[in-house]
Amino acid sequence: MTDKTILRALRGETLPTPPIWMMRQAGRYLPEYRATRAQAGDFLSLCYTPDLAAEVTLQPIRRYGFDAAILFADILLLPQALGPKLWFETGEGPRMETTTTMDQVKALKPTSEIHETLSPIYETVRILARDLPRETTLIGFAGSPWTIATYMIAGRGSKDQAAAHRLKDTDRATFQAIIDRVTEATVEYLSAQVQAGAEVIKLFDSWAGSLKGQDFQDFAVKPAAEIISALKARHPGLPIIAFPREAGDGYIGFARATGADCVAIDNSVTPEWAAANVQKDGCVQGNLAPEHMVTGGEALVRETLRVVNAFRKGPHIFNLGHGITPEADPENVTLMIETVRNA
Ligand code: 1CP
Repeated sequence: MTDKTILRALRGETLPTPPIWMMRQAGRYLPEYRATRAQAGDFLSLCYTPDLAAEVTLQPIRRYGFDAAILFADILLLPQALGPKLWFETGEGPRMETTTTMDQVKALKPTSEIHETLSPIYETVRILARDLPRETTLIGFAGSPWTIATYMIAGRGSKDQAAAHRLKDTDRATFQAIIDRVTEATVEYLSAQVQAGAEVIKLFDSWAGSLKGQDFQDFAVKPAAEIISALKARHPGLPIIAFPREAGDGYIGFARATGADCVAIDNSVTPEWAAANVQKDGCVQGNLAPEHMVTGGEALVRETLRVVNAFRKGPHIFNLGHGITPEADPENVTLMIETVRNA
C-alpha cells in the first residue's frame, strides 16, 4: 500500500487536505518552460525529446511541490502515430491532415505500429518514474476518442466541433470507424505508458460538452467505458480520472457508467453542485476557474477556499477547471497552493 495522497484520494479516502496538481502545470506561464521549449526549438520536438520533456514535467514539481506530475506530451501525438501529419501553427494551434472518408480510415496505420512514433513518450515516462520525488504521483494521459476525432476530422481545433458533428450525422459508418480505431489505439498507448511507469491515467474529453443526449452516451460514455475496462483488465487496480469537460448534467453518474475512479469537473458548474451530484459517487477533481491564476488577490483566496470547503466531506483532488493559461502569474499559483494547504 502506498501513502501517495493522490492514490489515497482515488481509492475513495477523504483527506484533511486535498492533494493538488494543475492542468497544464508545465507551460508557457513558467519562464523555465519557455527556456527549455526554446532549447527544443518547437513544441513537437519538445514532446519527442525525452530528456527535455521530462525536464519540463519536473519544473513545476521543483518550483511548487505539486502532489502529481503529468507527463509532458499532447493528446494529438496518438492520431499522428496513426499516420496523419501534425504540425503547430505559431500563435494559432494544432493543424492535422484530415480523415473524413472510409478510404482514409482504412489507410491509417495498424495499431501495432503506433509505438514506432510514440516510443520517445514511453522513454519520458521511464525517466520520470526514476527521477520524481517518492511522494509525487505520475499521471499519464490521452485524449478521449470524441475529442481526438474532432481534430482528425476538422484538421484543427474549433469552437463548436461542427465538422465532426456533420460527419457523425451524415456518414455514421465512417465516423464510427474513426472512433473505433482511436479507441483501440488509445488502449495500447495508455497501456504502454502504464508499463513504463505511469501510476494514474487521465482521459481528456475536452469537447464532450458539445455531445448531447444519445450522442453523449454513444461517443463520450461508451468509448471511455471501453478504454477503462480494457485498461483495468490488463492493469488491475489502475486508477483512472475521466474529464468529460462541460458535460453539465452528463457528469452525474459518469464515474459509474464508465468505471472511472474520479471525475474531473470544469468550472462551468459550481463546486457545491458537483459535491452534491458527482462527489456522492466517489472522488472528484477540480474546479477553480483558471482565470484566478491571472487575476489573483482576494478573489483567488476566496474561490480557492470555496472549492476546498465544498468538497471537504468526500474524496477530492484540488485542480483548476481547465488548463492554466500563458498569461498566468506564477506567484498566484503559490498563493493558491498555500491557501489549499492552510485551509
Ligand atoms: O508550448 C506551446 O506553445 C504549446 C502549448 C501546449 C502545451 C503546453 C500544447 C499545444 N500542448 C501542451 C501540453 C499538453 N497538452 C499537456 C501536458 C501536460 C500538462 O502540463 O498538463 C496536456 C495534458 C495536453 C492535453 C491537450 N492538448 C488537450 C486536452 C486538455 C485541454 O486543454 O482541454 C487538448 C485539447 C490539446 C490540444 C492542444 N495542444 C496544444 C494546444 C494549444 C491545444 C488546444 C488546441 C485547441 O484550442 O483546440
